[in-house]
Amino acid sequence: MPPVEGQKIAGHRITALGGGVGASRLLLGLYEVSDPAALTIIVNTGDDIELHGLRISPDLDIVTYTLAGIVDPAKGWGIRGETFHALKRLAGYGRANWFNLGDRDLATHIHRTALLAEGKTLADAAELIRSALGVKARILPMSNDPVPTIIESNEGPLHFQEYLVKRRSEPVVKGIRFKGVEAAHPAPGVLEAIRDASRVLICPSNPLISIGPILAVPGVREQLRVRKTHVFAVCPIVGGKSLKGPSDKMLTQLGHDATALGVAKLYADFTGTFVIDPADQALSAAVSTLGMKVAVLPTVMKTRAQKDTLARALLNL
Ligand code: FO1
Repeated sequence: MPPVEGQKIAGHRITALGGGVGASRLLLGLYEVSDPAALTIIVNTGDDIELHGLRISPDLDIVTYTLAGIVDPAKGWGIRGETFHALKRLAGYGRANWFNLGDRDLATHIHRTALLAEGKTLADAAELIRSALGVKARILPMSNDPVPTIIESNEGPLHFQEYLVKRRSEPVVKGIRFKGVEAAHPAPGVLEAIRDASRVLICPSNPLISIGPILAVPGVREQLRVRKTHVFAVCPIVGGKSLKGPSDKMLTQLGHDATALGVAKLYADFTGTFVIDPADQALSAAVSTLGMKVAVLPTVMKTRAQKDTLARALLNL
């Protein structure tokens, strides 16, 4: 019997893979409707960047702040009610200010950087930050090794944040690489979390630069393939448009279809069930021919109720 509205869904061990803002909407729903202590989130760290001598991990912070209930709800990143006095002073010293680091957010980056300098790993830092902020789910970086996402563009190679934030996704994308990924190791617990989960969820994040880096860490894609029947992927493209960010533009520029079918092709080797929005129902048959089951569920999550409804539906599939 499906549980009644408001009741937690018990009995699942969920492992979710995701990036930042798009993933966080679904993660908040999962956190609400299931046991947060049975939820493990494997987060992209390809977006990580060093600025002003600080190690910044945007996707880890977005996920952590969202589940802690302190994220800026309008932007989906940073901290609610943030001020930017330190950044203005840094700009006064002639430092770059294109990446908007708020005063409270800076405390996280100072803390993380200090922990790393004291010999802790990125995973140790993520664990200490999430527990200090009262988040009950386990949040793992995909790797403790730096694997920066580099966008090969018509303007030359750009760090992903330079492409996205400084250049507002305007350069034409010619290729994507994850620098150093061949020698990177999954963070402790990543492969085990995929192996031991009753359900693995691929969040509706950018398949190329949010999910792509996680899949590129040696061993991750192979472990997902082993668990294929338990892997559910939520499509981040609805009606040919990204739910968030430049996924559609990037897919097109790299020669993929910017449709649910285009994303399904990228995930077919390790996904058992591909979740599409009712707007893309007409693509169901084509997705099935790739060897996946198709589930049609409303995937557009603007309100809290929509996030919880999708999370519940995914766990009840
Ligand atoms: N996104 C922006 O569009 N502009 C910013 O200035 C910016 C600053 C920023 C600071 C901390 C942080 O954790 C995230 C921040 N983001 C900003 C979001 C981030 O660039 C991306 O949304 C993610 O990396 C993609 O998941």
